[in-house]
Amino acid sequence: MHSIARISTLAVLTAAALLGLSGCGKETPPPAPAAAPAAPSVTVKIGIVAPLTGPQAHIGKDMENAVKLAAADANAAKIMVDGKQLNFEVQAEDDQADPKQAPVVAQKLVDAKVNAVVGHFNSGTTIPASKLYSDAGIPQISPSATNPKYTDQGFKTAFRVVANDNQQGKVVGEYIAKELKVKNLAIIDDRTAYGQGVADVVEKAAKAAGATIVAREFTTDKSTDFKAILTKIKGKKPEAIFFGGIDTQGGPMLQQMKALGIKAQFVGADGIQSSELFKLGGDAVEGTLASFPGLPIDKMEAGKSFNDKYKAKYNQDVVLYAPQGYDAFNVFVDAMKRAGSTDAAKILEKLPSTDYKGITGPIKFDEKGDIKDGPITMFKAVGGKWEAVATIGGAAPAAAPAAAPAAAPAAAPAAKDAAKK
Ligand code: ABU
Repeated sequence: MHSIARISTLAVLTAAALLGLSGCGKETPPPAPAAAPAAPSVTVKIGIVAPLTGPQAHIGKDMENAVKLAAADANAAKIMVDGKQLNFEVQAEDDQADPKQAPVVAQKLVDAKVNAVVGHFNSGTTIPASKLYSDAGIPQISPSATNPKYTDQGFKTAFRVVANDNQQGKVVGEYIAKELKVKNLAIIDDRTAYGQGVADVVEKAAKAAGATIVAREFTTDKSTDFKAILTKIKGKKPEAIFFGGIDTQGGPMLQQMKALGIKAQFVGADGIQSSELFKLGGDAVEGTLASFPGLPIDKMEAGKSFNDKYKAKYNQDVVLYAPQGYDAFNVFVDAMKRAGSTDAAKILEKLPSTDYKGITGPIKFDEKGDIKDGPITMFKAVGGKWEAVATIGGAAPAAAPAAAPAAAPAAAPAAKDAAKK
């Protein structure tokens, strides 16, 4: 009886358990699967340095905006490197376009242990800052600094994604002498590393192509009154005036030329080829010529869609170097992916073998860190806008694949890695 009672109790308990599991006959949903553990992440700090205050702030903010847009896009893409999701943080610093302030803010980025730096905007700030990044082993890509000295110093950390002023100045000098057939040229520069440097190259190229330099004057990147030098130049009757400097001087200079009745063709380089020049110079800008070391935005690989995206976010068109700032950031991301690491030293190992299709076009570097085959475009101001009139140089367009397979990322040839210096 005792064992029969035990068997009965067991049967009751088993039945009760079965009933319990089936909810007394009612269906209950299966338990929700446990949430997948979040991928481990790593914070990647990217510095961006440009003039964020002062007269050139419109150009610096344009670059800062682009880098922040690139970081937001990269974070949205949930990029994985070495099993970790990259979480990009941007540290923006203001060098005020001042060569003395540049090393101060560069040191801040070194102390913050940034993984890489986009910047600076000006050649005059990029060059002194590059020594600090080099000493700290931090990779630097300037979207805009065009003075050749930046990459002539032999720093393996220094790169740029635009052609330099040996190329830009030669194109402009030859354009003035050969295309415009100018015999008498006056030159003004702003005594910055960029302005004076590009003016020197323009002078040399224009002379070599047959022009005579009838006046060489200079101002500063803080000046607003150019009437004295323009009056001197007027007396020399030049057919054209080249200005090596930034739009903040170019705009008022054009207005003062008009007020003085100077009819000479005004020519500048990338420092004035901004959307802002039309605001700064008003209708005196009409007919101005300016070069830019890159393609017109509507001819860039993804220039139009970039400008649309930029405008949607910032409620304005690109001012000057935003596309190059966006690409500079993504060249670093590309190097991190190929390196399988976010370490500055590992990024540096991969930068020389960059073969990246940016929104501005193909980006590869030569042994100094300059872009290979960077084009130069000449623009004319027509009806309040820049119109491209000629593009010189640039990489040949890639041949279309015969069977049009899905685009595969170009493999980086191992032999090119760490080829820089
Ligand atoms: N490249 C024109 C403006 C920036 C600079 O090189 O100073």
